[in-house]
Amino acid sequence: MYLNEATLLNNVRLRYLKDKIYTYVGNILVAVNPYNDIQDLYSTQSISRYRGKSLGLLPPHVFAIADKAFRDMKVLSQSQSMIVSGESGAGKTESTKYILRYLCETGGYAAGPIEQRILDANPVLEAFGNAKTTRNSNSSRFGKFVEIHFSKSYGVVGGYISHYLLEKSRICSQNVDERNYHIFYQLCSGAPAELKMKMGLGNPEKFHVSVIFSSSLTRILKMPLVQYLVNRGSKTQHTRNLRNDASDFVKIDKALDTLGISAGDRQEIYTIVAAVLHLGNIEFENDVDDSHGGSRLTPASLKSLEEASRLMKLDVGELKLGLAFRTMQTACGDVINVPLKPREAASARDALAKSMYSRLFDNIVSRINASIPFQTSAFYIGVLDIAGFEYFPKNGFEQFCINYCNEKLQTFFNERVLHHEQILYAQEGLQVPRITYADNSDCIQLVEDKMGVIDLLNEEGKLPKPDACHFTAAVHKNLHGHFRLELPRCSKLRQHRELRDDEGFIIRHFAGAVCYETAQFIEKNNDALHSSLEALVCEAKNHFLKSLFETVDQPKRSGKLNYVSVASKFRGQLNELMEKLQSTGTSFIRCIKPNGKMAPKDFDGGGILSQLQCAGMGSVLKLMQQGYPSRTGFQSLHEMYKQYLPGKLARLDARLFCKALFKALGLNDTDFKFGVSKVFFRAGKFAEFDQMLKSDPENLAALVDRVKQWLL
Ligand code: AOV
Ligand code: MG
Repeated sequence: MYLNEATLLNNVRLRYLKDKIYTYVGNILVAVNPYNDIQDLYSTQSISRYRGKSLGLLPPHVFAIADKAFRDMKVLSQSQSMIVSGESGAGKTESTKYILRYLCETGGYAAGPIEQRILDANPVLEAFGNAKTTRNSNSSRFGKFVEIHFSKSYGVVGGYISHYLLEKSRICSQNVDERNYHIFYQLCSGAPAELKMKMGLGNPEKFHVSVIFSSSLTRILKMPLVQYLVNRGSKTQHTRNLRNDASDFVKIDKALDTLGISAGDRQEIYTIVAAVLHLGNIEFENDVDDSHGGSRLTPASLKSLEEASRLMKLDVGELKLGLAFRTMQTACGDVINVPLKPREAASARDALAKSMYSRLFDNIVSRINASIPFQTSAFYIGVLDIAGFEYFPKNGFEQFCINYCNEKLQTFFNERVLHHEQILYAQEGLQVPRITYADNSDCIQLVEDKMGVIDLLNEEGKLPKPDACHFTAAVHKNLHGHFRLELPRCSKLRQHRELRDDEGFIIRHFAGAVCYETAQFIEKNNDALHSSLEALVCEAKNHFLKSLFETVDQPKRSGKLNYVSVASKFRGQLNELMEKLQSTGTSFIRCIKPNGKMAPKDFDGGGILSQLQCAGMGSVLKLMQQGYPSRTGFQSLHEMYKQYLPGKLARLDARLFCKALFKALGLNDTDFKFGVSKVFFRAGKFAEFDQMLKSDPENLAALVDRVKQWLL
């Protein structure tokens, strides 16, 4: 009756405590992560119960939304998309899995072969693209849009996965208590001995046991320190709760097999994973014999260099040279080798490892797509599982990209929800003037328009000596005065004032102001390997490795720095995605994380309220307030109140009953509107009406008289 943030929060809380994790706000599904299995919630029987039922007939459920999408596709002959959003650990990926399962089982009976492939893709994507973080022990470190394609007769005919922004920094280092991608641990602990031998991963006799082990995993494996898996400062085991890496390897290997990836091809994939680990163990020190301040390998790293070059099928000397030197072209066109300092060589090594792994991930997604048969499709239902708005004490390039994406989704959300309201009003024959809403298009323009932040970042990256401070200053200079942009030091928020103005910028997003630190922006925005490293991998005799580097857009190979902008690529992908979303019918699922402890039955009201706000629920409620937010069918209103009136009146036809009642109560004509099937109330007016009727029983007789008079 009272529709505002507080009542929404309270409603969600009361329901959550009763294990009713799903709540509708209009057609939007709010889903609170229960952090435990609720009995029968997702059983096959539950799927059958929801099949073909209109929204609202059964309790709110993610299956009901999936069914609505499926029915809308049929009835409206229009493809559909489902946008699942929320912060890390809120339950997006789990919800996505339930939706996919529902859709794959809806089309037919049990999942057919195509459906099964779509479902099988998930564990593989999770092995290579998920990791343990402090927020979620199975956190997806990439976004995805999974399309299930249907024929004219609504059978599943294919599937397609698009992926966005795999987090690359994790490949080389992780925050305390976090892990690298699952596959690294799965391979190390679950691969058969023979495979481990081949990968140089686990022949204990060959490795001496180092005393500086800080990773429990390397201790278990009796391997030397695996740098990319070492989490310095972590006190916890590197095994995740509820997951056994060794047995998961067997499952992943099987899933890859089911996807049609042969044993030989699987081995090629594992070889890249292992090569990345060996690369990570190559360390550099100052070369005392080099007057140019160059670097050389530490003696302990020689073995890792050999293993990496063996797996990459590269000459040991070439790899060493490729990492410790950079090929440059002089002004006269001569090619020279410039020695790198140890820190520079280490970052060249990391760049190579990141590039290899992320290209492997791209390759795996392409193979999954190729393995799902695809006939001509008539419609599709796409499910978007992408991180929601992020705001941490320190925010970098990753947050910048994800928040930019969320701004775009927010515009879309506003338009759709608003549009939906207007359509409903029109269908019900209500004359309601156009409703306005908070417009965030200026924020999107700030980021993506010509000479906006992305363009300025790209310009900087292409300079001979790109510099983060120079870039930041350019942002403030070129976009000075933009409503959405602020200098860190002008910020009212204390922590931002510690940043110099050329070290960051603040963007006022729809969900709140975020201060971005720009130190890593240029490096993280560049997807290209330095030309000398690229030349190196292209010479590798490992054809699979070589193919990973040949298939993507080849930057021109000159002595200059190659530049492939991550942000531009993402901007292109996002615009493509938005076009798809625009052309489909949409459902929204807002996932909510109930607490930071990953514990069941623990409702952190403050945190949840801010998530509801970030999910745009506040603006939806506001938007609804401008129109007629409370609505109910005549029939249900009749049911609700007939007990208060004498039987004779209660027997009236529902619509007439409502009219008579409102008239008798003297409701103001501007506070409600009668539609075709529903009555609509202005914000708060439904509650007043309810109060009037219930709190004044003595006047009931007078009321009945008034109704009779009106009817006469
Ligand atoms: P996310 O996708 O939103 O985070 P997940 O879907 O991975 O979050 O959910 C996190 C964990 O919460 C899961 O591993 C489950 O243990 C639990 N969980 C989520 N939904 C349910 C549910 N409906 N029933 C029972 N348990 C659930 V991230 O990928 O980190 O943004 O990048
Ligand atoms: Mg996820």
